[in-house]
Amino acid sequence: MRFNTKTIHGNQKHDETTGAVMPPIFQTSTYAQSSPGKHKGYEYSRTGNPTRTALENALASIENGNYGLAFGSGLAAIDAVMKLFKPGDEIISTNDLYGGTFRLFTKIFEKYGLKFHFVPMNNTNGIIEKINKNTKLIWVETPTNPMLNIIDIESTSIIAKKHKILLAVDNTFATPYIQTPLDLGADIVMHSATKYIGGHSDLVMGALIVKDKTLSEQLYFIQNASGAVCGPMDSFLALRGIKTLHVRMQRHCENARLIAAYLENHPKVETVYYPGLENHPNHIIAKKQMRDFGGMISFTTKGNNYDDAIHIVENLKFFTLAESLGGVESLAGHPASMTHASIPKEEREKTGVVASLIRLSVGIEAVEDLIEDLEQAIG
Ligand code: P1T
Repeated sequence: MRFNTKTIHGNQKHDETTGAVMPPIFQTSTYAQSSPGKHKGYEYSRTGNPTRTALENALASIENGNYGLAFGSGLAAIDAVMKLFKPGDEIISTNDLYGGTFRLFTKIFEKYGLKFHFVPMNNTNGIIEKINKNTKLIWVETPTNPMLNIIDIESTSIIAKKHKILLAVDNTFATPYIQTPLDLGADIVMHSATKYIGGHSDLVMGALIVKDKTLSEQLYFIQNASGAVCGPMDSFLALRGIKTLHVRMQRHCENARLIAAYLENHPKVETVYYPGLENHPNHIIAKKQMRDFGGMISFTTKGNNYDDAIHIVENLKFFTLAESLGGVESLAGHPASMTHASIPKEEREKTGVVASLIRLSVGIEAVEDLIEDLEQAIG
């Protein structure tokens, strides 16, 4: 089955009791039992809910995995991965990543004895240097948020396998329309399903997808034992989002490509970060592992002036100034003061999150309107 069919049919079936074509929203916390322990497969909605099951199966299909798990947020999904480990275990992570992930690692899990190494992953040397007998996981976000660096998943997975370390990939920015990390050797794919999977900025959700049965059982145990599940209504919305993922992504990519080209030629723009540009430092890896280049663009303005950046984001009309990304509508953000404010300034600036950096989540509106909007705001 091809990807565009999987989004609509992959691991999805009509409701067996009524024939409902769309999965019913099982808005229930519990399920009747005929005798203690005798039930129809569901006993309590933290443990399992049929609408969530429908979503989890669809997630497994689109990521070419065998098992999907849905959580109450992207961070809740990452939190579940971290609970696979014990004090003293070490994790090597991308140094340029979503600020909330950095905060979860350093402010929560370091307290419980996990040790994190944040390294640039433009080449694998940085990773190899940090590997020791306690290393249990390599955490990769690619493209990275917000600098749009591309990390070679396949090369990283070869190192991980050699040292018997798990490899997890945050696939939020790319989505399985663009790349399927499990096919490239990753063990765990993670999503902030709040973004492109949901696609309409109307829910907060996370997901994990794996191939391995034992790993799925460990994660399922944590999902149930820690309890950060998503509700049936949000599961339904995310499943509906998946059905149009391919058409939305196609337009996100088309629009972003044109906007990146426009920004590149703008006299007031200093640097454009978009993996589809030939001058992007990781363009060759991007071409190798991605089927397209996505809808996210970051750029800086000449002079790296904070006020110029704020003037632009305040004056955009179709790009709403807001956190988040991946919805049908265009959004703009100022990472240094918004999504990445939880990363210390020196750390942040080392990765390129400077005062004039603006991040665009290019929506699926008419691209001409989006370019005119940028034109009037940048001036
Ligand atoms: O917000 P939540 O659903 O908990 O997902 C966290 C998360 C994880 N990984 C990546 C790559 C992300 O971008 C996010 C959330 N990011 C934003 C809210 C943002 O505006 O960048």
